[in-house]
Amino acid sequence: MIIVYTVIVIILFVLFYKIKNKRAHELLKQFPCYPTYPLIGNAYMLHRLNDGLLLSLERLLAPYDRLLFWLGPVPALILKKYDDIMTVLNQTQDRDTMNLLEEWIGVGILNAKFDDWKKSRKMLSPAFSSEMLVRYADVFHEKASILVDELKGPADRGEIVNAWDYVMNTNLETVLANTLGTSIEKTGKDAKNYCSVLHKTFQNLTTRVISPWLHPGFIYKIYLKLIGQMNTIKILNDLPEEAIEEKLNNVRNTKKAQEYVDDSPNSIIDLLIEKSAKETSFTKTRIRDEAVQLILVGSETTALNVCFTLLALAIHQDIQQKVYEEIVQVMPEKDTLDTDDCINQLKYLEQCVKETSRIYSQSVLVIRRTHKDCTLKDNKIIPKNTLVAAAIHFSHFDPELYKNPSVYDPEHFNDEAVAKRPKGSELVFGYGPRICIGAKYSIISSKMQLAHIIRNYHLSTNIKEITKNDLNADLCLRSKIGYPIKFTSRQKAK
Ligand code: HEM
Ligand SMILES: *[C@@H]1O[C@H](CO)[C@@H](O)[C@H](O)[C@H]1NC(C)=O
Ligand SMILES: CC(=O)N[C@H]1CO[C@H](CO)[C@@H](O)[C@@H]1O
Repeated sequence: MIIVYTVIVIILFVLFYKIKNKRAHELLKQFPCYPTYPLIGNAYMLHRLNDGLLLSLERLLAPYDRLLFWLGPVPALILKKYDDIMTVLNQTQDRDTMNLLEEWIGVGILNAKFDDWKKSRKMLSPAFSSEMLVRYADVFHEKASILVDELKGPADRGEIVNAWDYVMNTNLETVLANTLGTSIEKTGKDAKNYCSVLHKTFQNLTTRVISPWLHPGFIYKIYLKLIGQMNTIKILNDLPEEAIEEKLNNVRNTKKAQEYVDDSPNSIIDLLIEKSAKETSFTKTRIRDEAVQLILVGSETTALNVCFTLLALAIHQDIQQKVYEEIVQVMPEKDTLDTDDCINQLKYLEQCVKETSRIYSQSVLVIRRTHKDCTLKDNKIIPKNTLVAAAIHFSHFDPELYKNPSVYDPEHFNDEAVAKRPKGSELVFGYGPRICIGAKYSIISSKMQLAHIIRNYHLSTNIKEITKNDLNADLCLRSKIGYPIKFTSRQKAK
């Protein structure tokens, strides 16, 4: 009897689901889709191939500008063409209503539902004002100088090292200083360990996004316990929590919290704590989650940009020479790079940074959920409530936008080339209301690190080129072979 009832319930459930989504599914039939099984869908195609997500996606997407996947019963539309992507990103604000990231990083600007996200964005915008950027730039400067000192060892020994081992640390320290006003050293924690926690977080998040059976929250919690990742999450949260606690204690000791006004906030949590006195829904946990999310997206992305740029310049000696000459002109003395100079000058270096982001996109897909119907330029409709994955990485190789798109060439970003493209079609930082809040921050930070390194060292490498097979993608694109660089002191070379 029980079996019969169960079967009837399942059938009714499936029928109900089909009827409820009939219109949406009809509309989605307009988009190409590989063969798919009921209930299972076809997203397993992304797992089956040994190549990793990037190459599988590239192969599956090759014949199509738009491609529909079924994550079990959930449809997800992948878009590759820049104009489709711009249309959708402009009109949809929900990054992901399923909140797949909540177990790891709580609720904050990256994953909050619409109204809540608006609050985050409003609270955090002042933290990325040009005035604050100038303050962060002092930190960029300081940490970049430390990085130059740390590279002296391998340079003296003439070793080839993996640049990541040095650069990631710098970017973690930079983002911690600017977000929390603290440093790993001060907290007595292990920097390598924290970097690896950030790394694990990215990997595990990706696995969940493409594994529909891990979407239900209770299953995922059990799974996390089984694979022993609860501790990783705790480490991720503890550091910002302690920093916030310490700050709040200081506030309590000095003034009543409601009257707290920080005259010269030096870190993002300073700003958030001050503002949360008025915005009571912004609890301590919320501030912690915002901080965790900034640390997560702010450290590895910029570190990857710097590492890939170093590698590209080590491979392309002619480009490196041009960058070097520009840097010498702007900072004739080895250690005096003015923040304003860094922000406003070094144009060619900035073109390199942007070109790196184009070819080695730190963000491969931008995922959203449509909150209303969305009409594309040929009048096809993406129905309300569809998951859309904007394949911004693949849009960067559109020959309509870039001449010789597979070649690393900073001239793709000279003034003339930029003026020829539709405004905003370089989708490195996304587009629309949820465009990356840290775009300027990241470019300045990258430039500062690169300017200091290249002013002091000549770069070379033992690899001839970075091929597609050398790349791997989770939420970010990475090099499987590391970033092998030989740093040679410029002084010695003279
Ligand atoms: C090379 C470096 C970076 C790249 C390529 C990058 C790229 C992106 C992309 C593609 C998005 C999604 C945009 C969209 O949905 O339309 C995004 C969002 C975001 N990024 Fe970045 N990012 C970088 C660095 C940073 C840094 C350094 C920070 C902070 C310190 C940051 C903070 C954020 C935040 C908070 C969001 C969510 C914004 C929102 O939902 O309103 N990013 N980023
Ligand atoms: C994005 O939206 C703005 C304002 O709603 C509009 O002016 C702009 O043309 C839109 N861009 C695209 C590419 O749809
Ligand atoms: C599902 C998944 O990606 N799990 C990974 C989480 O991170 C740990 C540490 O890197 C990996 O061992 C797991 O495979």
